[in-house]
Amino acid sequence: SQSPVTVAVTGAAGQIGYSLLFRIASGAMLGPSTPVRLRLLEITPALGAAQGVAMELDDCAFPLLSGIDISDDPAVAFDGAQVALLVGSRPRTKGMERGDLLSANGAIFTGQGKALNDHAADDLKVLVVGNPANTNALIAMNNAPDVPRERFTAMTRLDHNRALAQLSAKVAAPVTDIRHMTIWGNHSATQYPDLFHAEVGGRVAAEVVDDQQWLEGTFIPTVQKRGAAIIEARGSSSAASAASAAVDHVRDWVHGTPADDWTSMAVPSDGSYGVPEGLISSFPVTCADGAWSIVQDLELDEFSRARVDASVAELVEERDAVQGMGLL
Ligand code: NAX
Repeated sequence: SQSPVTVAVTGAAGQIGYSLLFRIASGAMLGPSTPVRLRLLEITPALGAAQGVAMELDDCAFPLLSGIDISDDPAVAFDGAQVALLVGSRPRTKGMERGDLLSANGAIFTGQGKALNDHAADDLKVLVVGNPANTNALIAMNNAPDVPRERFTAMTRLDHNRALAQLSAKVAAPVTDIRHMTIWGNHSATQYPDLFHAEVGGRVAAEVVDDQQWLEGTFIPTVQKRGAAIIEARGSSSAASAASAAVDHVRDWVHGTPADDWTSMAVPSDGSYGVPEGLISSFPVTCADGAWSIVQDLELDEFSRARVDASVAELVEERDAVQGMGLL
């Protein structure tokens, strides 16, 4: 049988962790024939809670789960990691300025980047979920000089899946009829969900919708602000849907995107579509043989161009802020 893949998960005692770990251990992420070894990272005060989650994982008797280790030391938790899901981060609390948020997370992601650099496996793949996800990934990547840059990604798959769901409801077609959805830019309210390249049953989604008012006034803001709407309705932020998106992201990265489709991942830019090189920005990507590549040569009309540019400008601002703090 296959040898286990080592999966490190940070923020393991948090809300997303509570959904994510069970999906990973069940085989939903790496497939039904790949055993997994979990390595959980938490801050010291949450180690007891992480232990409780590990007890529940044990109680599931998952056939694919070959072991669980828990630590509050990134050097231990990332030892031999082949997949690292960086979920834990410092949430924005009342009265906290954006600069405070960036610097609190800067401390976390510089340290975790260095620990990944020194202790993870050679075939490491990193997904950053903790917000601000793109910039946290940028910080980790820049603090892991020995890890190839393309191994660092951030999550916009939840936004992508939200866009699929909104479009599916609008056109009354199943999500399986939709191809080529794209989220461009930052995982934030400036992100641009693009219906001009998406297709429903092989036709351009924007044309199937045929309602610019809905596209601009409903679809785009609904996807951009869905996180806030979930908090409003549920009293806590998206957790199971975020975990599901993380599973989708890693599964497609490892096992490949379907031949007739692409997905959205925030990845280090190579300058494609005018996005400054090295920024972690969301693009349409295909995956094959464990590597992603940015879909090339899509035409962006003026409407799309302006929205991509606005979100990328926000990423540049965040990069400049953390660069100014000496975090890169
Ligand atoms: P929770 O606050 O429930 O859990 C976070 C956990 O991380 C806590 O248990 C905390 O102790 C732990 N933690 C904090 N600092 C840590 C460190 N240095 N090392 C290890 N663990 C650490 O948050 P949850 O709802 O699980 O969300 C986690 C993160 O995902 C947040 O930053 C959130 O903003 C972000 N999200 C990102 C999304 C995306 O699409 N990219 C969507 C969902 C979610 O909002």
